[in-house]
Amino acid sequence: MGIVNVTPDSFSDGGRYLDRGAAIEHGIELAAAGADVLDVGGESTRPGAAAVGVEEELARVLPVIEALASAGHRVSVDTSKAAVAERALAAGATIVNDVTALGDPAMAAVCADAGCGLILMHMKGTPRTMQDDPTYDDVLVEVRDFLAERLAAAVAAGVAAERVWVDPGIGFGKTVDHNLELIERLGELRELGRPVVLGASRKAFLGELTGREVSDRLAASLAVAVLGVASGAEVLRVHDVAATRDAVTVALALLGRDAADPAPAGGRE
Ligand code: HH2
Repeated sequence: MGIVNVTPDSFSDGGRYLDRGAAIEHGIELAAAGADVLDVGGESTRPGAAAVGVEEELARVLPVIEALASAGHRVSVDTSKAAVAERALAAGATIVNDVTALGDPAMAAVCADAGCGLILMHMKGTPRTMQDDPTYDDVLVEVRDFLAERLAAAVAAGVAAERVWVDPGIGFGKTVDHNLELIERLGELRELGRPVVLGASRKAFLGELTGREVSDRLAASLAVAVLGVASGAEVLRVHDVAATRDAVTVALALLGRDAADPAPAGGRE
């Protein structure tokens, strides 16, 4: 998944693609570099980011989604608002990437009606509070149990289980050690029976480990991509698609595995 942030304040590329033309061009570049899915978002989830209203979020993402989907690209919408998801799906998105895992009570019905793919991500707390000293008894078990419960809730609301991907939410209410443990034990999330998404690209814990600024975390991100795939991730949400493709292609060859296509079956595609 290639990241297309149409925001003024995302942690690594805020403001770069707020202009819709620049965002569309960036999405097309990411697809040419090998992204299978373009993840278009209009609201930053970094700690302390300003909340965005439905109309503003729609104004940011809809033209970009329409352009990328009509050019034949598979598009996910990175939103936690059912009203935004509904319009994004009508505009051509086929996957909803919800970092609140159905926090909006209307979200499951929107996804069930559309028959779209759905990414359920774990977050402890809210973006405003999540990095205030998060604690867990066993981070992997807590994340897995949460995702199992959210998956069951989605299915109970009519979402087909085979359209759901799960994501441990690297950096969302986790210390450096929590993130490292989740990546190392990612394979245990496969017990949920759904493809596992890993989003670690350029994130703060990589800065804490290497001392590098956000613009200089490619090597660190590639280390996570390679070991994440070895641990069982099937989908990587990244900023640097071409480099990640190369690193993962070689890692998979060394592991003797083929790249899977975990796309949610059927639906609107
Ligand atoms: N991380 C971010 C946003 N959305 N979605 C999933 N499924 N998994 C993630 O790890 C994830 C996500 C945060 O990264 P980014 O979009 O680059 O920044 P921001 O939230 O500041 O826009």
